[in-house]
Amino acid sequence: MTIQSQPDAQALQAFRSAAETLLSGARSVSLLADFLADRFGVRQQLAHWLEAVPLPHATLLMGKGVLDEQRYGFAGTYAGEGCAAGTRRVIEQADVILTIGVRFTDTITVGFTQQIEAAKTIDVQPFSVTVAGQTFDALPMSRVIEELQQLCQRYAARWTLDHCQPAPLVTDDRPGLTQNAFWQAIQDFLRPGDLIVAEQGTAAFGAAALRLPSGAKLVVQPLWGSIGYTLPAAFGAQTAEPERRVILIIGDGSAQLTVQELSSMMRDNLNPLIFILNNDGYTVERAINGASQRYNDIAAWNWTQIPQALSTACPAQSWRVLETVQLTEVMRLIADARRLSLVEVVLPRLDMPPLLQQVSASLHQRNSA
Ligand SMILES: Cc1ncc(C[n+]2csc(CCOP(=O)(O)OP(=O)(O)O)c2C)c(N)n1
Ligand SMILES: [Mg+2]
Repeated sequence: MTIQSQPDAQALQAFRSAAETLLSGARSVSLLADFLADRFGVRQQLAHWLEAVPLPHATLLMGKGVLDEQRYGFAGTYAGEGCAAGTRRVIEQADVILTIGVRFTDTITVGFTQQIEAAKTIDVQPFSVTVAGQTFDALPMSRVIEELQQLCQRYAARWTLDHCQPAPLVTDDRPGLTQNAFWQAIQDFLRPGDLIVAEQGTAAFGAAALRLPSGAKLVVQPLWGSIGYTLPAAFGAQTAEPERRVILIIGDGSAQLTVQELSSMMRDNLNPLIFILNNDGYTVERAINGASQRYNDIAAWNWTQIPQALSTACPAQSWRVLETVQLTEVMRLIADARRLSLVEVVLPRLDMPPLLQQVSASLHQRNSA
């Protein structure tokens, strides 16, 4: 999809010269992209740009997958204070920062801790661009990107490429199946082109640390965070793209809100791979407030029996795993499954992926201030 509209010639000229002033004087330039770049159809354009001009680049969690995470220069998922020091450095400390379709939102910036100085930023939005604080309207995103790519090609020889590898996943030596072990197994399980849908909860925060294979896409919704969204979203995604491998990762609390859509998926003979993170309730809420309060508890379900209750001719297969070796063995079995596969992953109640630990610490600090 490309959004077409006529650019204002004068605004275009004024923007070009403002951008040129900034870029021609820079010694380093970084690029940060987010979900609006995907929604406004400039994904391919960004890929060509980064091929022509190597720049250190990152996305926010909501835009994860809009850039090829296997490309040289990919620095990880940017989250302000919540991301690796190297990711922060290459994005924030460049002389000029190009932000493309970015919306800084509360949780995924660990409470707006991003340090993106307006004076050195070129901020490209769907229908306008702001260069060092000066806004130029009526300029569509794809047209602005065309100009920026040309300017970058002209001046890139002057820039140094401050490179950093994305931080590896955190490992731990605790026994049993932990969040860290689960995400490492998911990382190893992913393939190019996968469509991963991760629910608001430990799922989305854990997905932030993945390094996606080329062509993989991640669907998350931390901006509005309406839990239960991802189960029917996975149904919609696979209806739209039946040949793509759809992997849904959803918390037990969220799944209880919209679980009946499993029945529609089975009716349509869809084959999503569904991981239900059973950590005995609302862990992401426990992280914020009332770790042991009853309002964060949910009723315990026999997850592996749910598909049978929701389909008279149940085509699904289900497993419950409590150990990492069981999880990896089940992953091997379902990697190319042609029917709905549901894996209940039993995890510790208060176990959280690293980004959620940071968000939680930051919220506690503010709530007690
Ligand atoms: C519709 C809706 N109801 C309630 C909430 C508040 N809320 C946000 S996350 C969450 C708990 C999610 O729990 P779960 O899906 O089990 O995830 P995890 O335990 O992995 O964090 C709740 C209740 C919300 N965001 N949206
Ligand atoms: Mg849960």
